[in-house]
Amino acid sequence: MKKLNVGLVGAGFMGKAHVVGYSNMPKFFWPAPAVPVMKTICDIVPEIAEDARERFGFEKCCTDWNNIVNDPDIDVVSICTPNNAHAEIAIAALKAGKHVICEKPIASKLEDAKAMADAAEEAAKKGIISMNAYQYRRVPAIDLAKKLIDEGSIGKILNIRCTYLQSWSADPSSPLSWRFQKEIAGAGTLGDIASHVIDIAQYLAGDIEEVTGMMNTYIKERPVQEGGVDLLGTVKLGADAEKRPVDVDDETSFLVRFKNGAVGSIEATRNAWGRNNYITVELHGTLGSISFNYERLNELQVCFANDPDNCRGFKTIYTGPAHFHGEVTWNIPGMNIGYGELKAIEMYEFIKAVATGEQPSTRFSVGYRVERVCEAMRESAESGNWVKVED
Ligand code: SOE
Repeated sequence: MKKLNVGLVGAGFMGKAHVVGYSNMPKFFWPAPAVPVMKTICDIVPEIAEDARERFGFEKCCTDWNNIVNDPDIDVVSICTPNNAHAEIAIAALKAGKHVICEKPIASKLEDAKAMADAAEEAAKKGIISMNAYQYRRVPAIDLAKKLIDEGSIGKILNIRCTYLQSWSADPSSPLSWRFQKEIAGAGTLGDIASHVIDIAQYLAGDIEEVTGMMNTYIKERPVQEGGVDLLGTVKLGADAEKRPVDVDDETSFLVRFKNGAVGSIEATRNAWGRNNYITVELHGTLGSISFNYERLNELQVCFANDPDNCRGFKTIYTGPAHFHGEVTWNIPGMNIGYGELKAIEMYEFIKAVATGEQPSTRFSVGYRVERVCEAMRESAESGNWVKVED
């Protein structure tokens, strides 16, 4: 069986998610397109790097990503760092002939996203793969929605309404991690979570053409946390802690118009008490409707106009062996998958792309388009106008 040596940069929450994906992928997808080998893990904090090496089963660890990019033994690179580091690492890795999977948003600045997409297209000429980790479009229920749409089962799409609501930053004593600093993150909810539903909306309904909306920051300063490690609201700091300003959005709300004439809305916040990973997508077409909620990710609700009047309504389809990748995960309906299996599905798509040389559906140019939608949203929030997405 072919093996691929993995170099992973950034040993935090997303680093763990990538390791879970790589390690479990061949357990589900067998024979695997290739087997990932945990070669080198990098984190700028030496103790975190060493701890992650031991915990995740890597052969080596380092504190400088150049060691990974310049290592001829490394085949694929996972980028799980804060957003402002993506471009430099990804471009260097692609130039060194490594296949790259990079966390979202693709970058913290539009010009970096463009440079990454250009570098990826250049590298693609030599068979190098790029991928952005927009994993939620790979939820089997979302893939089923895509199939139903493509088959025409709900007719012409009229409206798509998406939300991504979380609660982890609703408490003002949650510290000022890098996710609240524009210089590092580029944006708040817009890049961090709205980008996921922008990706899903474009996957299902096609390119967004123009947007109008607003962005709000509710908690204007937060307690400073030593080291700035992102703890996603699991730590609270006392009232006496030094505070510094938040310069990114807590909430984004937009109306969108698609190139194909459909309209819709996109809302995201990390300040919604009671909503945890509440990604919802509701589509209305001329022949039916589709509704999805990630907090019940094994379900898709569908309603068909052609059902008899006295039986028409939403019905729930439970995804399982009859659906995407269901035959290789748990093949009894109702056993269900979760975030860990989703990451394994994502790594299957990445490793399959590397093994076959065929770019995945979320290559860097797709992440760059999401970023251009975000840029139009930023401009609209400032001007109050409808803003066209750059083509
Ligand atoms: C924090 O909002 C976060 O970790 C995001 O950065 C991820 O993209 C999302 O999938 C889960 O929440």
